Amino acid sequence: MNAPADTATLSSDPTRTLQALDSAHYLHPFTDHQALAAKGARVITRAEGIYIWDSQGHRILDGMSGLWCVNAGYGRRELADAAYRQLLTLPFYNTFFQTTTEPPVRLAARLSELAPPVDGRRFSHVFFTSSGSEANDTNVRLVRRYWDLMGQPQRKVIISRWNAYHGSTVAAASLGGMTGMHEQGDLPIPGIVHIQQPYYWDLREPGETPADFGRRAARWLEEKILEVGPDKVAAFIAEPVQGAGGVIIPPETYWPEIQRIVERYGILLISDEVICAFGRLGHWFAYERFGTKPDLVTFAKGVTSGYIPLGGVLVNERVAQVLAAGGEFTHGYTYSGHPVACAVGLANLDLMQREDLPERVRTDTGPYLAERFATLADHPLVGVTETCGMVAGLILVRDKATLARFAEEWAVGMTCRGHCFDTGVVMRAVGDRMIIAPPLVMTRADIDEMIGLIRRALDATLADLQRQGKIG
Ligand code: PXG
Repeated sequence: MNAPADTATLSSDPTRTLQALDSAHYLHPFTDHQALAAKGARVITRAEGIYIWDSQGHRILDGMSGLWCVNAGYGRRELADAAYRQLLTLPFYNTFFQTTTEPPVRLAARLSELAPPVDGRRFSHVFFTSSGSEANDTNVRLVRRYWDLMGQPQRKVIISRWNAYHGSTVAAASLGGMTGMHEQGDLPIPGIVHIQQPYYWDLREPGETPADFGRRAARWLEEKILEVGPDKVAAFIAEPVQGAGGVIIPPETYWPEIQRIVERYGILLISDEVICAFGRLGHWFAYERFGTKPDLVTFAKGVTSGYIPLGGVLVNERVAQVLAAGGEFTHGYTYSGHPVACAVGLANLDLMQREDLPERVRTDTGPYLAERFATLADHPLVGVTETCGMVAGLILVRDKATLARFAEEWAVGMTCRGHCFDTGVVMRAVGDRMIIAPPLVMTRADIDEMIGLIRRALDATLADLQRQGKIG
């Protein structure tokens, strides 16, 4: 980090002023501050529809919906109005100590109605938080409480997957499988273990089909349960499609086999749908897409289209009844059920229902994105393209025929990401995977524009790599 900015020497250029203050005072999430200070942060100043603008006036198509969250697109007046009205009526009151307020109650009822029952059992209850991380922390406590109340307090172990992202608090980062995060915090905490992710392109055996790989990858869960001891395992947590890990879409055989295994050993299934819910995969909830029967569903991001922080856990009645009968569950946050956040959540669900966004993704824009994204596969740098609803990923390769990958230290993904910004489209780089999760309000014409921009960015990346002699 730089020394504190001396206001007397700050430039008259507002961008430079903000960059100087930023580097002097602002600790960014997941950022190498020295590298950032050397070039200065890009300042984003406004947004409308599917575009963001920076302080230099560049318009950039936001292929990442902010951070996987602005499902309804930017500039939706009704969400701002809902917040404003609630701020004037009741900006805050807590739901501790036998009180309640209207927005969280209505939102809980609404979510309970939206979430399809599993085996005839509803997601009868909702616990609200302000983020996905807090929601997954809640899951750790909730699962342990559940098994205590069930008279099986020895069931403490939660199984997760490498490369999963479940948040950044101590418990959520432990649930996650990001080794870089574990290294910096003596994580995971005890009681959390990991299995491999279902990433076909990295973990397949020679000649193995995706279907066979999917079943084999699911059985890693069974092997881990047997290793830990079936009576000690409390739950399995997973993202239906791994998001931050690089849009890892499992083969269709994976989830049915996982479901069979969690049922066989009677362990709870936590579906972390912070990214995948609210239309992202063409359904209100992603467990509908994969036919799993979770006991707990983590949500955040898309519930308010990211306009205001809100997260939570949908609790199936099987678990909710046990908790309710068990007396006080000593857990909660000041902002659990924040009335303004929940009012925005309600307005966002109204909007998404009115525009039928999940259905549109399922039947129209999702299949169209799949078709158009797949056309990128003819690019010399692109080895594989994959899509699911409104998420997609491609692998940058050195050799298309053999799918030979680039050396990790070349960070080709980051190079490509830079060219995307310069071309006018936001993509996220995860190693050599370039991924998108665009706003669900995109039209077919928007998708065409986005694919055109991505192709231009790939061309610029190729030219760059050729110049550097990294590719023939
Ligand atoms: N679960 C999942 C599946 C997530 O994707 C969280 C939990 C945590 O949510 P909060 O609201 O506490 O951030 C997430 C968040 C990235 C990136 O770089 C992804 C997330 C957050 C920040 C960066 O792709 N996902």
